[in-house]
Amino acid sequence: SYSFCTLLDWGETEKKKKKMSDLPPMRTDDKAARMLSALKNENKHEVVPVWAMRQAGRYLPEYMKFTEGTEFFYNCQTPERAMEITVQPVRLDIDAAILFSDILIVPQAMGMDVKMCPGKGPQFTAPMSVVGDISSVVDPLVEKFGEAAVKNSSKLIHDPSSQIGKSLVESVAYTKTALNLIRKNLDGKIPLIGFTGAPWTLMCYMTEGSSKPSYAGARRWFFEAPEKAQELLGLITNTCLEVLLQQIEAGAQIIQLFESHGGEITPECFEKYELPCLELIAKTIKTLHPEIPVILFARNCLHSLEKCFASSFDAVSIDCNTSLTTACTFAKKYGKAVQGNLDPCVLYASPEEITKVTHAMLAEAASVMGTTPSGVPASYVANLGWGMLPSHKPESLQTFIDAVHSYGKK
Ligand code: 1CP
Repeated sequence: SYSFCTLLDWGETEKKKKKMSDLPPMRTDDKAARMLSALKNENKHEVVPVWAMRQAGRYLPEYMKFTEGTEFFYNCQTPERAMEITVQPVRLDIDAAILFSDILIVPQAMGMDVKMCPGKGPQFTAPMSVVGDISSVVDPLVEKFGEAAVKNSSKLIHDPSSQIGKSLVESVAYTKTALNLIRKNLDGKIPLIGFTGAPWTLMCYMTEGSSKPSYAGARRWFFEAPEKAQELLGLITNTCLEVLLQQIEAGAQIIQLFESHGGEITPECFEKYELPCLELIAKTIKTLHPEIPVILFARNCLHSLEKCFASSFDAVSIDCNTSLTTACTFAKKYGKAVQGNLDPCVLYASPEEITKVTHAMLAEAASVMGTTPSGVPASYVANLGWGMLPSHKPESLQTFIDAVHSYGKK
């Protein structure tokens, strides 16, 4: 009694499986396995996994050379170039690669025009600068997809057949090609991370139009136009979710959400407006792809840290103003993993000092999380508390990575 529809779905699933199996399988050595082992609480790894936020970027001379005279988004949108930049830091012995792209491709998929201006950062041509007015984004979408589909897409449900997210992300399908190429280049030696921004952090840029010191212009939406804020966050959530599912289908093996402006929202607003968005994203990914770990970079989210750990994410990545012991205590309580949180400025110290501070951080993690059978901190991934800075030296990142890898070895 198979319906035609079931057979069609089955055919689609088989096609997808076949496409995935064209990608090189993960190797089985400790280096290839340690990130997933730590994030999934398996803790079979012998060496602490480590990578660095913004590990591909301006501190690398080869990035400067390769991107000279080119536009930032041109590099994101050209799969061969995105691949090349993504794998540049592999020479530093990192344990995961992260797709070279940006959180701002989600507003672009929603129809907004964003440019990256050297020295200034992102600049939106037409941000939603009137509080509560989302018509500049919504009207063109209604025109194209109809009122009902757009309304459905702002609800915190996942129903691709009645929502527009799946159609919107076709405009950023270049990331699929990039992810495929990167997986082939990495050849199963280390896993590949896909990402988007978290909805609130994206709302900050979409309403303010550029980097701002406090995002008060975005925050006031919750008090002046709460329903419109919710509608906008819903639309962003739907788009992020489809971007992430598209990335997973194309070969991303770990997902990270960047809540970079988590410090600019009150705990009350975070719980009421943002947490349900984050939860829908994490829960849907965990339901459709239980094997894919999902990490939340909860920058300056000490105000809501326990709620982050209690949510459906597998791991929370913390910044350097958040106590590692506090984060590890919550991680233990909820059976989650922790990532972080070396101050990027430690990388300006001498190699001896970088090693000393790194080893102290790992010892602190181990003291709360306990250790794997080989004696390294359990369910823990070493990282910086925020991204690499253009004035960092690659050798300093190398020292940090080597210090993480040498921890616990006699
Ligand atoms: O000229 C250049 O090369 C631009 C610098 C740059 C780079 C290298 C930008 C501009 N984005 C990126 C790449 C990038 N961005 C990655 C690639 C992979 C890697 O980490 O190696 C990732 C994951 C991001 C994510 C991103 N973009 C975030 C979240 C992480 C974070 O740093 O908090 C944010 C907030 C952005 C927005 C953004 N992109 C770029 C700038 C200058 C900004 C604004 C930052 C701000 O408002 O403070």
